[in-house]
Amino acid sequence: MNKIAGWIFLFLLSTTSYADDGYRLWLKYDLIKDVAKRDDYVRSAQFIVLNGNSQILKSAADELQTGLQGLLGKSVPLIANAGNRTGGIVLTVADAPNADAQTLTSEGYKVLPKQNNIAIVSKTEKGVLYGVFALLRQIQTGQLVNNLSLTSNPKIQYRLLNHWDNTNGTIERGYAGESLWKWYELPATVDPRYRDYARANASLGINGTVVNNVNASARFLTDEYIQKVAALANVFRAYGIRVYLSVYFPAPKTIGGLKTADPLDPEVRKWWADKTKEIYTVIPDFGGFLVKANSEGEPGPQDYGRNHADGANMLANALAPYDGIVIWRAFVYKADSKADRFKAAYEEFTPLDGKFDKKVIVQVKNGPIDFQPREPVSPLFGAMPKTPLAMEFQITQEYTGFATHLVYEAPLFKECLDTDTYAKGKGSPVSKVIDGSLHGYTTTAISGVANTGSDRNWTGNPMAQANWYAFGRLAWDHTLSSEDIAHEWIKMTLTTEPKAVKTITDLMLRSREIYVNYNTPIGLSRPWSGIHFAPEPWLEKSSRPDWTAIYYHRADSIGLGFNRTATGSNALAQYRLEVQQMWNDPETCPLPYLLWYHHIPWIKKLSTGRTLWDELCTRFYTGADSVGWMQQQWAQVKPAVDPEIFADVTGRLITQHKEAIWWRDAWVLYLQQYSRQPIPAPYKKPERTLDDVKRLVDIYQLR
Ligand code: BDP
Repeated sequence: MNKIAGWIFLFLLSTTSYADDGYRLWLKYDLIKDVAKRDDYVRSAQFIVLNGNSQILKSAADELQTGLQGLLGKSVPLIANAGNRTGGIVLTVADAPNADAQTLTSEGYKVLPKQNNIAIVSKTEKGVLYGVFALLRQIQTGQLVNNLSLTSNPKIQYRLLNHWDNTNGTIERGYAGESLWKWYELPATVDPRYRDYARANASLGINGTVVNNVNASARFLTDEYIQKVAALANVFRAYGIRVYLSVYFPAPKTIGGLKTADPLDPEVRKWWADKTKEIYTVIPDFGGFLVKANSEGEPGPQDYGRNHADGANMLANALAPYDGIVIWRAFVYKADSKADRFKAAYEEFTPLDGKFDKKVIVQVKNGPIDFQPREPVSPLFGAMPKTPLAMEFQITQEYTGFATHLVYEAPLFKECLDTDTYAKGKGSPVSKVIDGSLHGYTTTAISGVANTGSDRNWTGNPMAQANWYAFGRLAWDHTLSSEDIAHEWIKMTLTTEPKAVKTITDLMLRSREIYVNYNTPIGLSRPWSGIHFAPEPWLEKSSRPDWTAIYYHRADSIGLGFNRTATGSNALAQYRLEVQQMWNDPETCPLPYLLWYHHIPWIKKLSTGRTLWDELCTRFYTGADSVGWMQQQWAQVKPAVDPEIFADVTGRLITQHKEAIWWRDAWVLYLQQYSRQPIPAPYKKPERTLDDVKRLVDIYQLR
């Protein structure tokens, strides 16, 4: 009997079609249902010729075969030479004199028709790999490939993910499970998932990964961990991805046995040089070091009376014999209750402009404070003409609702990249600072703090995959629009049904503004305690004044907002004059930034015709209500989306709606104590009291 039941079970297992668990990300390669279109693609994909034999080229051919097999339901053979045959795909690494390669930079590619074949050409193997992914993307998104002619060069050289992962498997600000890296098993056991991680990144053109937390453990520099990291590097190399390490600045003391970590001390310098050599011996294509120093209690060169340039240049010196870089973070601020934390990075770094070694890039967070749902751009982007600056975006949703809130981040990234710094007059957007074109930097970089984890679908919320995708696409080409990126991602990941694509695109494009509205509208910022989840505007005690909420919003009986004009902290003076002029006057300062720079009376009429208080309430209420709209939109796409993913997102939106109302209530009930104004019609007074909301937060924090 048991045996029969077993057979029946096995039979059922073999006939059941499984729902999509999100593991395949945007590389699903499901069979194209439209037969006419499929036939068309099949005609162009009769065979693949691989002109070359390297590891990366093999990955490219392998991906092409896997992709075409899935999309066309046809196995496409690899052949040695096209001869007179036509209708195939020819992958070629072309040297410089080759006419096809002429307009390409080293990792760029062309996909073009050639002798009735599709040629994928690049000066490097990596470029060929990126070209393959571009061709597959073209097919996945339903575009024609006959006569296709694509030329694409990455605008930024180092396109990196930063993982904030620890040796014990936890992830700082991670919301999708544990670390992907199984440190305890490495280097002997190499999880096949590492390869899929590399494929996903390569499909976007991401070419480097910092595998550990910026709050770094010195353990990563021990022989034990270097071997583990090398095992990861061995997998990633075949996909053109180099590994980098975050380093603990005092490591020469903690693991090296030295008495100091002073960057000018000869023994310390030698220690780093030896350590770097040791790393390159096992990881010959090691990318370099990422450093958080003298920041949030992390030690650094200032502990020895030195400055950031001394520290960074010492590491650059250790890397001198190799093709590696130092990425030195500018996320610094001191615990000084009188200072405005907004100003700290500018004050510490601008005096060092031009003093960094050519191997050093200074990595700046998009905003001056810390990855808020909306920040103005960091003034540093307009103030370091002699130092290559890297952008640091946060993909993981530390301040944007963890894994329950659907927030599509491309509009946030674009808003920053498109902001004009006026560093060289009008037309000096942040994008041109970081891509090197404005100041002629030869080394350029962009980093995204990863949102990946061990969850089967990688990002917890399936919709958060779009943020990883959007970061990668913008790192390659910051001129792409948020909308185009959303279209691509949806078609590759969720559905190609046109109406559903449109509905999901609308939902995604509006999601960030909706979040800002119920979380930090009109330029409010940082209302959280340690876990950075639910707003706690009442928060007035912390180990540092600038970790409280009241420090930022400055609510009082007169009004709300942080005065950063000349009558306040004068942080605005850190921007170019033209930028100051845009934001200096509360009458003309755009509403999204108003409370970042001005303390505005509750009863002041804004450009919308409403008073500050009424405008705030309008934003909080419409923000929370709009999550209801998001739910309705999502409900409409049910027939077009995989049931498992549909149900998952539906559930998260229910939670998001509940939390949005809670967060709205937290803010309006708290602020009402100061504004002493009623909630304007047609909005209804919250059903709970401020104490109820505070209790809710307290309980949440207990988790
Ligand atoms: C903050 C995070 C903290 C990070 C820090 C950083 O809350 O966990 O260590 O940034 O970027 O946003 O160094």
